[in-house]
Amino acid sequence: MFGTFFITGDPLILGAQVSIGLVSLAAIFIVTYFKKWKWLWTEWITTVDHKKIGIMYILAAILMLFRGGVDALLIRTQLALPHLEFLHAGHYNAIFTTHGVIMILFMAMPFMFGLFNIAVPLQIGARDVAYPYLNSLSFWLFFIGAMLFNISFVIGGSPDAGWLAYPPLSELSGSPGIGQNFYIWGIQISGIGSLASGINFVATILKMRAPGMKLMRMPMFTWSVLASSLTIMFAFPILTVTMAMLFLDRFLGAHFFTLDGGGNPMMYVNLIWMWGHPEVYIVILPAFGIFSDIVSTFAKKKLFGYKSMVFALMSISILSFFTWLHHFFTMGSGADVNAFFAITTMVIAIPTGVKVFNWLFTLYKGRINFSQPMLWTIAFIPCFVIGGMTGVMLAVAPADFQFHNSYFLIAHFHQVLIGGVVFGYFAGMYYWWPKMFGFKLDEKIGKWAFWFWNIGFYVCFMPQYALGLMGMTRRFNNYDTDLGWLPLNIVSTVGAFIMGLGFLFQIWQIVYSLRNHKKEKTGDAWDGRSLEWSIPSPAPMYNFARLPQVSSQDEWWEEKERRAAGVPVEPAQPLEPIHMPKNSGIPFIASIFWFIFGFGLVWDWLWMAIPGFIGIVVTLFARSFSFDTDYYIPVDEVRRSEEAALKGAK
Ligand code: HEM
Ligand SMILES: [Cu+2]
Repeated sequence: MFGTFFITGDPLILGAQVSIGLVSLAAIFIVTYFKKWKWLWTEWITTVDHKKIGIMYILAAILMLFRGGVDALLIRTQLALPHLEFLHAGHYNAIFTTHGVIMILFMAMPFMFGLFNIAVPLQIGARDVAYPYLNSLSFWLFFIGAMLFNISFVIGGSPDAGWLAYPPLSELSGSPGIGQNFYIWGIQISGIGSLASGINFVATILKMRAPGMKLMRMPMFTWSVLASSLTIMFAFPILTVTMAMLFLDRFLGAHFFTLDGGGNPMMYVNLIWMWGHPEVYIVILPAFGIFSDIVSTFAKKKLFGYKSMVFALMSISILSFFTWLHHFFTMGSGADVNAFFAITTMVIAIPTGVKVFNWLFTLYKGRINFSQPMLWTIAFIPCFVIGGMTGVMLAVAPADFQFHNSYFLIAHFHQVLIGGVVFGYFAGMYYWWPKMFGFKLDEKIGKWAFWFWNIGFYVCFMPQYALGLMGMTRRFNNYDTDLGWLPLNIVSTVGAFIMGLGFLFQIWQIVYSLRNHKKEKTGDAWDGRSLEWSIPSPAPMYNFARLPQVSSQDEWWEEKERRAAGVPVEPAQPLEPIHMPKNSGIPFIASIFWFIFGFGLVWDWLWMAIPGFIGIVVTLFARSFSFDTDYYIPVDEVRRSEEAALKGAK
């Protein structure tokens, strides 16, 4: 039973095993030495505070960006030269699979939820999300799912059937090892967390807005979160069902997706992309929201075309459900079907174009301040436009027969994912960092990181468009010298390492800024426009001592204008005790049981899965029957903390 448990014999993996062991020991030692266990438990693990949950999400995302990035560099190293003996074929398959899954599901998704958590309640003038307990459960399910997926590297073996695990390759016949089981359960568990987060943010935005904040007064980021969360609500159940069906195929010998017994692998491909295409919009829509908020803040102008922006966000979210087949035009479903999906895909370019023009018009004649959030936004616009245009090229169904599964596609989707999603989330991180921690990240080191990422990006991915047209296909670890692909591949690999430098500079920037920074005392680091900038940084745990009264778009900006014009301010309402949710250890404990359950099923160990399942049910009951879940912060305490913040601001 334990014969295949630990992966042995590969120096790369042995190194990983040793370093994971050492890092874990070091972490335990440090926490024990500084007596931080209690702090870790009460302040972080059991927290239901959206601001802390947001920080934990972003920390996890940066960790996963590192893992996914190392995978990317390994891939690019193997491809630098023809016939390199660095990663043999099986290992290469595993690495591009884990790279894709980790980047999308365990890097982009948590980064996104982190920013949702940090900004949305503050932007709408709320004290927390609608369901703080569920929010904590979502985080821990994501985290445990990600860890279950990640340990496959050192225990049992990594999945290697591509990031979307098409059958028959992902069936028991194609992948008899257990890597595919890790894939199913890692995604399944974290996916339940994501679905719950989507529901949570829809409820939060619809029900928790401060008095007077009508829908059409919401900041654009909040709108984009609503669009993205609604998309999650309708898309993630498809993923859950698809993974469950694949599991039944592998575990019970069902044959949903096997040709023998009347199943059909193409059904899987359709289902997974019915989730997969909306998924790419789930991660890009919030980036659009971030750029909108940043553009208006840093140009010191009202966002151009607010209504058209809302319309564009919402229509993209709906259209995203009707384009999935463009991922397999080559399936052979015929000209009519292909034409339908080609047109729906191209139609998405229209609202997207609307947005780009809105950003440009907002910037036009603005007094632009080129701090870090704005820099990343400026870099995003041309990058995303080119990436979008190559996307329209791919949408031309007959032409896609040439582009399909070539490096042209790889270049296209990295251009929108890195230039759009990653740059967008970086912009958001730099923008809200002062709100999270009370100081800005160092500008100078940040500029180095910015230029390395940007130059590296073009050096890495532009050659790949050409390589794709020259016939280089994806998911190959080897090519012949006489194909003429050598020079461009070397260039591309150099570019990847330049981006790696960018990442290192960001880590240095964070470490440096933690030690050397000026406290940002006003709470309004960028002369902002929305409500999160009206309260101290970092926000007090109850966010708003008094719930704000909203009377316009850009409420905080308008209020500053009113103050400057000497409009008399209304006398403040008296403080009232603030109703808050209590911390809970149950989400963390429940997630541990999910891990036991998932790990048991991965190995076909029912003796482990069944107790895990019982544990999950018991924690559900434990929560249902715990009634001591909230408390009030007394007025005195609120007053003291407000006065301290005011003193800090002077
Ligand atoms: C940081 C720089 C990055 C580099 C250098 C890089 C490089 C690569 C390469 C060379 C491949 C193709 C492997 C092959 O087909 O043989 C690949 C695949 C992929 N990448 Fe990246 N990547 C990067 C970042 C990202 C990011 C940020 C995302 C998503 C947010 C992402 C998502 C994917 C996906 C989904 C695949 C497809 C995997 C598959 O074929 O199953 N990558 N990457
Ligand atoms: Cu798509």
